[in-house]
Formats: sequence, structure tokens, C-alpha cells
Amino acid sequence: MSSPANAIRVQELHQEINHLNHQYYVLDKPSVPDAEYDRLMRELISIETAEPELKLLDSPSQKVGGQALKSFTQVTHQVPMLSLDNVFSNDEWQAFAKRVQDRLVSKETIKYCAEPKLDGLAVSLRYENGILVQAATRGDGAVGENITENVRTIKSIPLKLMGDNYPDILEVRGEVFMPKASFNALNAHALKKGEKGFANPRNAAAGSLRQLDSKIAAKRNLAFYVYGIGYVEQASSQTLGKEWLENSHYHRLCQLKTLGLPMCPEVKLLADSSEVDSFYQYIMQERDNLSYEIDGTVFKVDDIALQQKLGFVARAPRWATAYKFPAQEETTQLLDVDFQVGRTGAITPVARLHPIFVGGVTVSNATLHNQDEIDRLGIKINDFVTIRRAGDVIPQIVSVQLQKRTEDCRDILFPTSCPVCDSAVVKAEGEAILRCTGGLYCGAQRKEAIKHFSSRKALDVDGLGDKLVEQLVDENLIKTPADLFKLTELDVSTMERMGKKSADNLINGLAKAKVTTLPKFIYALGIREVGETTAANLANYFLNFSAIKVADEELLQKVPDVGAIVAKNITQFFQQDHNIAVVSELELIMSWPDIVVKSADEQPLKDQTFVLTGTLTQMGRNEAKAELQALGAKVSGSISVKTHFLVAGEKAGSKLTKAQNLGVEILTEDDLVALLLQYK
Ligand code: D41
Repeated sequence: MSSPANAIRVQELHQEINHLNHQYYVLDKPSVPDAEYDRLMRELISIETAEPELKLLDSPSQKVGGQALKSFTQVTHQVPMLSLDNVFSNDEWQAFAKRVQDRLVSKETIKYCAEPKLDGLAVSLRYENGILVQAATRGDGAVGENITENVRTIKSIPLKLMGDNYPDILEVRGEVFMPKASFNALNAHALKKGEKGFANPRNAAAGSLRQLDSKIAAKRNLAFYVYGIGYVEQASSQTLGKEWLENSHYHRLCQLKTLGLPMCPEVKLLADSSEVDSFYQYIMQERDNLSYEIDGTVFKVDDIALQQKLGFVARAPRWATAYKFPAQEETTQLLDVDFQVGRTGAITPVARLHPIFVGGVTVSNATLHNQDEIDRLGIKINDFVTIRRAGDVIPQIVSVQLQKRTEDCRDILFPTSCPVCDSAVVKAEGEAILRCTGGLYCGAQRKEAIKHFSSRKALDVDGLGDKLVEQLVDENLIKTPADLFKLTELDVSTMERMGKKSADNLINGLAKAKVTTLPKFIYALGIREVGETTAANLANYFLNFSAIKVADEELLQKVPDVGAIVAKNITQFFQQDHNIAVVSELELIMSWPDIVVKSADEQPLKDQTFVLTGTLTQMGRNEAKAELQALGAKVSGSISVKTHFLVAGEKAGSKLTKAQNLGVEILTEDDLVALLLQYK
């Protein structure tokens, strides 16, 4: 027998934990620190372990998963789960809206409920007397798989509905998906362990729901948004609050939200079909900013009575359609692989593809990264491959279509010497990348070094683009960054396709670029793994260039963010003969002021740690960082107990939540601007 005191405490704990879960996972507004939550959960689990009869089906402790299953059982849906028709253009949408209008005859304007189309898996959740008793995949619409154990572990799905205004039986439908951040973390973890990872969040969600061991599913960070109601049953003798079951689809979703079921925040009620295209455009534009993957939008006639009049054809309703985005994945053929040599000698295999229209652009090249990536894909020349281009990211080869492989597919062979300068190639221990050892002897590395030297964030030479650098090197007019400053008007004007005006521009641009700042000069040298931030840190620590040149590895590691590898890269750079020669030439030609240390009263933010997150609209993040640092502040990338201020721009995400949990002071962008102005 369980003790009455414990039985009461278990109920209290259920309520408290359910409430915190709802705040955290559904409303995205955590109300207590994580430690407080953990303490409550541990207390609950310890009572349940001591007195197993107090471990109930709807206990929040069930979110961690239980015994593994041998196989999934089948579930016949009480009401079949319909599928959705698609449209792909505004014309097709107009045709859909017209069919709806014509069928309904009435002249009334038809409201539409607009939803993003989540790229996950449709599931049904059955609540009996408010308790989640069964979850099933859509399957073929009539019969799905029983995935109750796995679904119980999904943090945002309530095991018990909130309040008491719900029917005896309520079956809701929605989409289970994996948020982008969880997907990226999962794949990063898999790759680290040498495993394959998933091609996209949808596959990751499907793979997680198909786990027989719910403890694994529990670790996968799945999420859920409700999109409809499947079945409702209420004993006729009992009545619910009269507002139960609204006659608007949109308001039904809102109603489900009050029961604790998560509703996608982007869902919107549209006054009529003319608003559909702008919702579609808006969601398309916001796509990359959303925390979850979508492949389009869904529009549903909002009025339930009209939905019933329209009915359905075959297995899809006449009152709803998906309006999908252009495909982001396509099939094409790998024609050949070229090898490109980068600034640091890294040799990158580049796939030459049969041109293909994907994600809104024509793609004919894609990087294959390195040998490991080629092995991971198991790709050969002439293979048919799946190309993915999502948002503005560079196109990727995601998989090989082995079923299409033919006899004339051949292995991709890496070069045994540099394809540009024929120098030996090496693969450093523990690295996947093959490198040319030619250094600045290698034409490719020379070109890339000079492009980097003159690029926007480095010396920002006006009038000197990548193409011109290549031409200058190819025509043997320059070999090193220092040679740039020796170019004469005459040299330049004799070049092909070079007018007088462009020649003037270049010479003027070079003259101006001679005067720079110490951080920019260090960055411009293109030392491996010394980016803008590291360059600025080096400048601030050493104050002048001579001190950096002679610093040993131990001293270099005293600089913030400089570890053993970067320190070694720096000392090696300054030991190489050609670098010594070029650098001393540059020191004669160029100039920059040393860094002047500010006195304590000029560093009003000394010892204050800031973290920046979200989009800053009045200044760039780098600019804000530089200004804070100039006032003596430390700007860090992650929130911890040592953080003094979080500056939260637009669309701040998990860092904001964490800062709130830790009680870190939050500043808006306006607060930051005001703070900086104070010291100007
Ligand atoms: O976001 C989705 N993937 C989504 C899917 C959605 N927002 N609404 C949907 N509505 C329906 C109907 C209209 C049939 C209730 C759906 C789906 N169906 C659906 N998902 C997979 C098959 C059908």
C-alpha cells in the first residue's frame, strides 16, 4: 500500500511539473531555473521508485522513456486520416479557390485558415478522460503504427490535458517534427562518432519515432504542432462548456491550445482567399528564420459547416490544399570531379554536375568537401545524386541513388601531387584534408592569398576584384601581396580588357590601402585560423606588430581565444622564409598606428561580460562587439553564470531563455545604443 501523504505529494508534483513543462515547451517562457525543475522531477521519480503503484500512466516522469518494445502493433484509425492535395503556383491556387467558391454557390466571402506546412510526420493522439492513451502514425491513412511509448517522451505533448473542459474522448491530429537546432545537434553528434547522420529533419523525426526503445526517442528532442481534430465523443448526459467545439477551424486549434496542445505560432486566420498569396510569400521569406523545417503552406476553408458541405474526394478533403514551395531536392548526374587548391593549400574536390534547377537556381557545381565526405556518400563519377539547396546555403550532394548506378561509374581518385604546381601533397594526422605543400610557390595559393589580402574585411582595396587578381598573377605582374604596391599605371594599363579608368581606380585604391589598422593588417596576412576576432585580440594584447612577430607559442596562448593550434600556426607563419620576406617588404610600404591602451577611466566597461544574440538592426553584431571591447568589455559567445549582460536583438532564441533562467540582466538593442552613447 502506498502512503496517503505520498499519493497527495505525487499529485502536487504532477501539477507543478506539468505546469512548468507547458511554460517551457509550449509557451516558450520558462518560469524557474532548470535546477528547480530537476529537483521536482527527482523527487517524483524517487517516490515512484519506492512505491511503484504511484507511478501513473500520465506521470511526467514517463517523458524519459521506458522498456524497449519488440515490434509496433497496428492501430486502425477510428476516422481515417486524410491526405492533402497540392498546388504549386498562384494560378493553381486560384483554380482551387474558384472550385471551392463554385461548389458552395453562396456569395459569402470564404475565410481561410493559413498554416505553415511542417515537414514532419502526421500522427494522431487519443485522449480518454483527458489522459493520453494512444498515439499512432498516419500509415496509409486507414491503419497506422502504435507509437504511444515514443510519443509520450515528446516534451511538448501533454500526457494529461489542462483544465477540465474537454470531451470524454478527444482524438487530435498533428505533425511530429524535429526542430532544426535539435537536428543539427543530432547530426553533429553522429558525425563525431563516425556515424552517418540523417539527410534531413523529416527523416530524423521518422527514424526517432520508429525506435523500439523509447529511451532513445526521448533523447531526440522531437516536437509537435496540432493541425486538426479527428474524433470527439461525449456521453450525452454530460455537457461541456458551451463554447466547446467552435465552428471555425482556426478557433478549434486555439481551443486545443488552451488544453495544453501546442499550436504553431504562425497559424493565421485570413479574411478571404486574396490574402493567401501574401501569407505564402511571407512564410517563404521567413522560412530560414523559423525554428522548424517546412515545405510549403496549407490553406483550409475555416468554416466547419462549409467544410462539411464540400466533403472530400478519394482520400483528400475538397476544403484544404497544400501550397508548396519549389522543390529543394532534385536528381542529377555527377559528370566529373575537379580539385581546387585554396589559400592554405587545402585541396577540395568539386563536383561538376549536369546543370539542374533546384531551390530556385540552376546548380552545376557542388563541393564534395574531402575524402571522408566522398567515402560517407560512397559516390562515384557518373552516379546519379540527390542535390539539395535550402535557402541561401550552398548546394550539397545529400545522397547517391545506388539503384541507378551503371557499369561506367568509376572511383574518384585524389591527385598524388598538386594539380596546380605539382608540389607534393600531404594529409596531416587526424585531418581529413589533403594539402599542397607548395605554399606561395603554388600559383593557386598565391592567388588566394592575394585575394584574401585585398578583400573587404582585410585591406579592402578599391578596384581590385578576384578576377583581376587572377589576371595579374596569370600575367606574372605580381607574385606576392607586396608586389601589388609596386604596380605602376603603365603595368596595369597594358593588361587586356583594362581601361584607363579601371587602371586609375586600382592605383588609387592601392595607395589608399597602404594606410590601415593593426588588426586589419594581421587579418590580411591570412595566417591559418586567424580570423577577424583573433586578429583583433592579438593586436589588443601585443599593441604593436613587432611584438607579435617574435612571440613564442607560450606567450601567444595568453591571448584570448588563442589555443595551442592557432599559436603554432602563427609562429610557423613568421618562420617561413617567403613570409619573412613579404612581411618585411610590407612593413616598409604600409603603415598603421600602434594600439594605445586606454586608461582605466576610458574603459568604463572593464570586467563586464556581454553576450550578443539575435539580429541587431541599428548596427552589425561585429560593430557592437568592437565598440563594447573598445570600452573594455569582454564579449563572449555563450551565456554562463559569469555573464553580466545579454543584449537580445530581434528573434533572440535559446540564449535569451538561458539568460532569463540564470537571472542575467537583459538589454534591448536600444538599451545598448543608449549605453554606448553615454561614453561617446
Ligand atoms: O503541417 C502539416 N504538415 C499539415 C498536414 C497541416 N498543417 N495540416 C494538415 N491538414 C490535413 C487535413 C486537412 C487532412 C486535416 C496536414 C495533413 N492533413 C496531412 N499531413 C499528412 C497527411 C495529411
